[in-house]
Amino acid sequence: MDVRLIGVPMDLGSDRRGVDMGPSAIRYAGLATAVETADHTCVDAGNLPVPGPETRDSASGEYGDRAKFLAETREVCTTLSDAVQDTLADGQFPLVLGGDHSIAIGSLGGAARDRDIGLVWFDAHGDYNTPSTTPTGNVHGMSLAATLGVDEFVGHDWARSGIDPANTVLVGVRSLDGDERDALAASEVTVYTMSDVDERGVPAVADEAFDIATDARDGFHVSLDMDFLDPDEAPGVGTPVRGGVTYREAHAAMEGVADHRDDLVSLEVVEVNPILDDHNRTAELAVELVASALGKRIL
Ligand code: HAR
Ligand code: MN
Ligand code: MN
Ligand code: MN
Repeated sequence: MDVRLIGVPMDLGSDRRGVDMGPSAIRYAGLATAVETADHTCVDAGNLPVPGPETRDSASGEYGDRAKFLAETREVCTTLSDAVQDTLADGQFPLVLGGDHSIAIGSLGGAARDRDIGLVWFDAHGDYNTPSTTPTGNVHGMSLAATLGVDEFVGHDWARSGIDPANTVLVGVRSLDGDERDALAASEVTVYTMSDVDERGVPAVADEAFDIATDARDGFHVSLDMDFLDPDEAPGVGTPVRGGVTYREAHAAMEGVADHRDDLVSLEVVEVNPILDDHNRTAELAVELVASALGKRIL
């Protein structure tokens, strides 16, 4: 494949500054070389422009501080959506580097434009809050709900990807807010919690996830939030939650992605926060996991 890197130094969707440096840290950790080691070509399209929070009003959007920087998130995600669509139209593979998880709205806007795709979302969190249920107002905790177009996001056409919730799977979940939990339970999204991982193991759970997502006609997108991993492995994330997957389990999940890469439309890795990291360990791990997802094999 011809892989095109698209950096999105976005931190407007999360309270902690630092994820805006994620794309730089991931590149510094050797992403382009790792992609080539997995037998692909790699072109770096650089970073998309993202306004700094100091220059904008967090209550700019329709829901004020119940969805902070929503107007700016819309700007960035609209640009990203076009960049992903252009990449696919040019026959290249979009690899999107975050940035906080709000950027998934843009990645999916492009990947699902004129395509019926499924979605596998690896995350400690559900990211299924809405402006009325969010405890923080942070859009990175609402991006899955936004892309699926639920509740207050009905009518926000810039955010809705058209992805069918029946082809959408969350894997690794261990932190849900009360109303978010109820909304997810009532939805058609399939949720594999860490308890499911405990009982059945990553390979079985992940393979079921890929089967559900690849039921969509035109393939699937993978969204990898680095807090999917246990904070012992990935300390450089904004909202760590104990009890995540191990180093080997994360690789097994990404090797599962590679086993389905004929159907893989696009990939993103998000929430790397170099300020909280231990000598770029989390960014280096992100690079390794991308290489596994794109087919790098030990033997
Ligand atoms: N559920 C919390 C909220 O809505 C925390 C969510 C987000 N953290 C993330 N996204 N890193 O996965 O604010
Ligand atoms: Mn997330
Ligand atoms: Mn998360
Ligand atoms: Mn399968």
